[in-house]
Amino acid sequence: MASQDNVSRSPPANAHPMKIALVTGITGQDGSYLTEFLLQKGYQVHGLIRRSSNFNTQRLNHIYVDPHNANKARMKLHYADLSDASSLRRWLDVIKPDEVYNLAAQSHVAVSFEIPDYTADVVATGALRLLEAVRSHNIDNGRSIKYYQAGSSEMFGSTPPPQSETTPFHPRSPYAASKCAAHWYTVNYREAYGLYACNGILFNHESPRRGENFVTRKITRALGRIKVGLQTKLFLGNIQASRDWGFAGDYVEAMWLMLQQEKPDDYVVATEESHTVEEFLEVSFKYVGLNWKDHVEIDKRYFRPTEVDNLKGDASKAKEMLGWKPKVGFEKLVKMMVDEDLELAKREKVLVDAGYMDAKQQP
Ligand code: NDP
Ligand code: GDR
Repeated sequence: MASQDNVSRSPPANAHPMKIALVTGITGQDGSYLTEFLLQKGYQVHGLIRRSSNFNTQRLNHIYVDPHNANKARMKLHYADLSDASSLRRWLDVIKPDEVYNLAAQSHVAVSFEIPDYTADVVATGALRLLEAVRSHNIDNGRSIKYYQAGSSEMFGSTPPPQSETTPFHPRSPYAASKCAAHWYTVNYREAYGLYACNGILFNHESPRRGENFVTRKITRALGRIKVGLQTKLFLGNIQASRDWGFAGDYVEAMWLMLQQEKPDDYVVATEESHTVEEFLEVSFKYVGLNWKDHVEIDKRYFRPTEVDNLKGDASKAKEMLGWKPKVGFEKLVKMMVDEDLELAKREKVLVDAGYMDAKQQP
């Protein structure tokens, strides 16, 4: 699916020149929602994808248009990696984007304890490589690309809520410490070189496209399968942790808004409501008429060496300066995810019953 096409800025027949965005992490949850959002705004969207032994574009397949149909294809994919500085600079020179959204990351907190060195290389140094590529591209070409950095509420770590832009960081994982480094690299490139660079400090945001090993999706995926009889148990770690969970589709709009302001700045994006994992279990299981206590077992392997107990954002700056507010609340988010995963489980059940799939296997 990735191409090496040259890039044309020509608009369809009528309008002014199309804006061009470059998105790293386009195959992830946020990358897919941001791409839909930008296409709908009339952008041409270029995504950097990394080489994998399996195709990793499932979240984008519904938007993809064959590049041989070039007039219609406004999303294009190219191979690159945040660990390869040369690939980043090359694609900036070819694509000449107006806006760069750096969403790529080894984004799993627990996994970052297992692969800390790799996590730092991609999350921290990867952001630095991209900032440096943008800075040097701007100078060499007399351009002024705007840059968005995907920051995280994990940076606040053990600092108690409510957390805002002025709350001190106290990271509790290699992932969170790496995001802090990326945050400060971004601030430094803004101050040192006058780059239009923004940090979005986003609290947890979920959707039916959430990776299946993050706790919300792990719950709704298992719940769907329990409901249709494909499994009975769900193993979880610390269910007392509390998170400010929003809907990913709402949060990508805030990313875009940050790059449309007169001056670059940093913003917290959150719902300002916090719920424990246990509350997520309560609401989701009750919605399909089940009791979570009949199915959930606590497994020590899912506990982290250091935990982030309580996150709850104060998004008043984003509300006031960007005019942003979330549209989807906690209960609606839970139900949206359960509905989708119940449908997915029903389709799996058909395959299992027909002998095309093992119940233990997931598509
Ligand atoms: P995902 O894990 O769903 O997506 C991560 C993306 O990064 C994928 O496209 C992945 O590619 C890509 N990627 C991973 N490693 C590399 C690499 N070495 N080079 C290039 N690309 C790479 O994350 P989300 O969409 O949920 O999050 C987007 C960003 O926002 C991340 O930076 C995350 O840390 C941050 N964030 C997320 C929050 C959330 O609640 N979702 C909250 C706050 C911050 P592949 O598909 O091949 O794995
Ligand atoms: P988080 O999300 O660490 O907040 O990072 P995750 O869904 O992984 O964990 C949330 C909380 O649930 C607890 N938990 C479990 N978590 C997982 N994954 N699996 C379990 O079985 C389980 N049981 C309990 C965790 O301990 C934690 O307290 C997400 C990622 O998207 C980051 O990239 C992003 O920066 C932050 O959100 C904001």
